[in-house]
Amino acid sequence: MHPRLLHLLLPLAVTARDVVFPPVSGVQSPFVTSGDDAIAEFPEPNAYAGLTTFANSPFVKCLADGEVEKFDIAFLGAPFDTGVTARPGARFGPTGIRQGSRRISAGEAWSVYTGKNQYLDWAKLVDCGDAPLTFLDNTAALRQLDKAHKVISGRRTNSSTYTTPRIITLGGDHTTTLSALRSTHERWGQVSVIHFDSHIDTWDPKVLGGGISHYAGVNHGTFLHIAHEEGLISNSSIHAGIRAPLVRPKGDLRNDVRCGFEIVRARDIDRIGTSGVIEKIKDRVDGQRVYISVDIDVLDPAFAPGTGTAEVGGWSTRELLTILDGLNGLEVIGADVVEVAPIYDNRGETTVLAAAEVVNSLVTLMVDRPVKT
Ligand SMILES: *[C@@H]1O[C@H](CO)[C@@H](O)[C@H](O)[C@H]1NC(C)=O
Ligand SMILES: *[C@@H]1O[C@H](CO)[C@@H](O)[C@H](O)[C@H]1NC(C)=O
Ligand SMILES: [Mn+2]
Repeated sequence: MHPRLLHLLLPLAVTARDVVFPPVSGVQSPFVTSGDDAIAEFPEPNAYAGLTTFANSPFVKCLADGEVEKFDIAFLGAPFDTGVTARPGARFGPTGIRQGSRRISAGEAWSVYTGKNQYLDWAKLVDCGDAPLTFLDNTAALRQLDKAHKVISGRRTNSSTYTTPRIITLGGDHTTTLSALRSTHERWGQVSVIHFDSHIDTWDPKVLGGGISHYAGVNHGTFLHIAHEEGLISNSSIHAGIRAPLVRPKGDLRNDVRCGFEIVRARDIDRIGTSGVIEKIKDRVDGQRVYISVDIDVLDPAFAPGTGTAEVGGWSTRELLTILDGLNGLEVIGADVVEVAPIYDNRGETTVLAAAEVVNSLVTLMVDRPVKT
């Protein structure tokens, strides 16, 4: 810049300009107090301050050596998206979901539907940040994620009654659910999976990925097949929201049953409504502990464009939230929201807001029904 121009601008830059509101009709606004210090006090809580964690929960370095702060439910990011068969980008999902949750904070989270506040209940909720995963080797990354789950689920809880911390994973592509299920199996034994998705994800690795290599067979469309083969899930699991086409006319569905699943298709909701869907799910998993996995592509792309393998004709955000809240009472021992790829989201942040609200519902289910180890 020309030195003379700089000289002209300087006085503007150094003059602090306080905005002073004059009294209106003789009424002094209660927000404008006489001392400057009062105006400058930090409001508590503040949803937009500090670094971004899920729902402004405290950040705990859950993977550090030695003892860490105790917690009952942990949010864990899994920035992994090299197991996808369509558009990548879900490695930024954890960041996106946290961004979508900025306006959620403990002091202002009273539900108009239940009158309860899951953030000010018995459970201590913390955000563990993201698991450090290599982005160059899927096998190694999944091993790292297995370990992160193992360490975090082995931490001490704040509650003395419910002694195994539960984890809500922020994905990441759907392959990441495999690590979570390995961990829940170790802590809780076999569980029923309630799988919200437009895709069945039980594809035989020989079918999806073409059987090129063992490495290629472990991906976001085969992880439930692998979870079944590893004996992690029970034969009373269920998909909800399915609508994506199959690779084989009959074989995929036969294999799906073999893997332990029943199917609620997306359009079934037109006939049986949200309460019908809730009933089907509850009947299926009756008496079992459950893991809830939500692929955000269960929603119609109108409600969740920010995802890798979008399928039209899906559920609305309200329908999904009603169904999730309707699962109240089930023993949820782990959960995730996956396939959130913020780069395809819109400027209204439709997808990440929906994903954050889904996590919010999962938190409610977990807090409402504590589970003994
Ligand atoms: C942690 O446990 C203590 C002692 O039982 C309890 O007073 C406190 O409310 C718990 N903290 C949270 C955040 O729940
Ligand atoms: C699971 O149950 C279905 C029927 O619901 C049955 O066809 C299938 O063989 C069972 N699988 C296993 C592994 O028991
Ligand atoms: Mn999917």
